Amino acid sequence: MERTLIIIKPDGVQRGLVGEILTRFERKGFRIAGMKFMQPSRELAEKHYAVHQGKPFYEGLVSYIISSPVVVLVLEGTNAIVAARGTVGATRPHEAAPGSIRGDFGLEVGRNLVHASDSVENGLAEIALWFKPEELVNWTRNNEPWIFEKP
Ligand code: IDP
Ligand code: MG
Repeated sequence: MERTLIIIKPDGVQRGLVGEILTRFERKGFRIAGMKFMQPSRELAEKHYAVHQGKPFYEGLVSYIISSPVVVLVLEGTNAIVAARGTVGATRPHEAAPGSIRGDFGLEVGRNLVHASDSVENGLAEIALWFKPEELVNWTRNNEPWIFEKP
């Protein structure tokens, strides 16, 4: 089953939206394989956003992501990468569709509430960066046949 790495960023946590954001992923049908509340270090944030190094918003982005604790999740599901990015919405919240997390709760790109991996390959690398293998749980839910046609 495909996996994606989700981060509820500091603004999501500070604004008391952790439950609301988790609810949206749960309702969509994703299975939680990992979840933790943590204060990311600058080193971890720099590795996570290495692809953006050199861009004008890079310093602000790293400061933002380490400014407060975050909730980090590994979610599993059919087409999890694309599906989770749909639930999250477009990068710029003013362009994100109503009904998406960013579309419903954000206004600015520098405060866009959630990270979601953008490819299967990057998802695997991000999961390895944020989680130890033993922090991930292999399990099934008893409602799975009602979410996955082919479990
Ligand atoms: P994504 O989070 O939708 O995948 P990316 O382009 O990968 O978007 O950018 C990573 C993060 O960097 C964004 O979520 C946002 O927090 C921040 N970011 C992207 N572009 C800008 C910008 O132009 N100004 C400020 N922050 C930005
Ligand atoms: Mg991205």
